[in-house]
Amino acid sequence: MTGKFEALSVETLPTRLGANAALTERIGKDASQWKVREVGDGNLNLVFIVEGDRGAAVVKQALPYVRLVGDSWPLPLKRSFFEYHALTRQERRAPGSVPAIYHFDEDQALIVMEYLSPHIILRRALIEGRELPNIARDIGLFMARTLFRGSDLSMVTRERKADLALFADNVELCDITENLVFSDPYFDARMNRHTSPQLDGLVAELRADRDLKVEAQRLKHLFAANAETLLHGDLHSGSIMVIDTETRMIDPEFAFYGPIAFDVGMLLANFWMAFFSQRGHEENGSRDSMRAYLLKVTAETWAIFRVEFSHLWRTERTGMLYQRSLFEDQGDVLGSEQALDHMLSGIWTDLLGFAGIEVHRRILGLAHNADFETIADADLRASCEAKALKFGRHIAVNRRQIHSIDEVNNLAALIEQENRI
Ligand code: SR1
Ligand code: MG
Repeated sequence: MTGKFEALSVETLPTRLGANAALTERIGKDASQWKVREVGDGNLNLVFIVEGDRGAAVVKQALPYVRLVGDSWPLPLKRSFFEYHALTRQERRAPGSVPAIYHFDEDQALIVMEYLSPHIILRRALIEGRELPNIARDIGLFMARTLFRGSDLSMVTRERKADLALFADNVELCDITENLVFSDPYFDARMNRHTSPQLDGLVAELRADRDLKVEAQRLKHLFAANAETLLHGDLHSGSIMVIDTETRMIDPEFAFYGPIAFDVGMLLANFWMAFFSQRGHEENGSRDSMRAYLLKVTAETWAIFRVEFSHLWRTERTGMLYQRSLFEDQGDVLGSEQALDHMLSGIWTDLLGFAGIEVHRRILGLAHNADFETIADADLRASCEAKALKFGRHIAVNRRQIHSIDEVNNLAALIEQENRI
């Protein structure tokens, strides 16, 4: 199926893709028997599950506009190209961590991929109070492997520069992040919304906070100017699918070259938001255990990331940065360890900043998350959100003075306890 782009529908998909070998092999040859459902609940794309007598597959198609807003906000189809290329790199660098890709059609901006079942979106699992045993390990490894192996610590620099040029064209999706994450939350941008009137006072206070605004812009500068590695670019709990025994990362359409700390910070922010939202989901019983679990997951994710990143540093540092010829080959292992320490502590400081502003944008900006949005009682929702906002501000503004994840988690626990009866 090539030619001019045309959005698929449940009705047209079997006819239009009925001859596609990637689908017929997996689903069955008789397309008239396929069952098609559209299940996309993200902000941007169409997602179809196609089932037949032989099996199932997912067909994801980009739309020429932002689905959340409508055709008044055009968005190029080429994001599908970046998603496809990011997925192939992630599979190479962290095998088994993303869905298998069966087919890519650039003209139709569609990717045919593995149907993950019975996986569910991690965010939904955390809202339901499910304590998944392996997510810290799986996500920590994914981040360390993709972020290390996509950088000049590992890649042949000519190849990395070519890749950097390829992904540099993902301008419009970067633009979304640059505005929606780093700027819009800090002034009364047109598409912003928040729980009102409950949060009005706090929102005004945050927008008048000069230190916070300056910090957000320093982080934006880092995001835009530090092309360190190929990022997933939108690594939140809605971009991860889980069952107890498996974790897969999906949706890297925001992929581009940026700072290592961005993916890690976004991800941890989503665990901290899940933590602050739990009080809004206690209708069927206390979530004390879930809160403790979520803080443990943040600590373990960061620990696994550090251990794996350090392991790769010691065993796979083949790129042009911190060459072995300057360190190990001179008998200077300590020098290499000192450089590693320096790098990890820089990632730590920056990830706290990215985490803090990710929390803010999900409460003050356009794209909210279901952790808070599904709390029907507006007063209760606002009280959870207010705590998260306060936490986000603290870690973003004071990130250079915070030295351990325990310190951050103690702060989260302390803020969570405030004004509780
Ligand atoms: C207009 S897109 C809003 C958000 O949805 C995506 O998942 C990204 O997080 C983006 O910032
Ligand atoms: Mg997405």
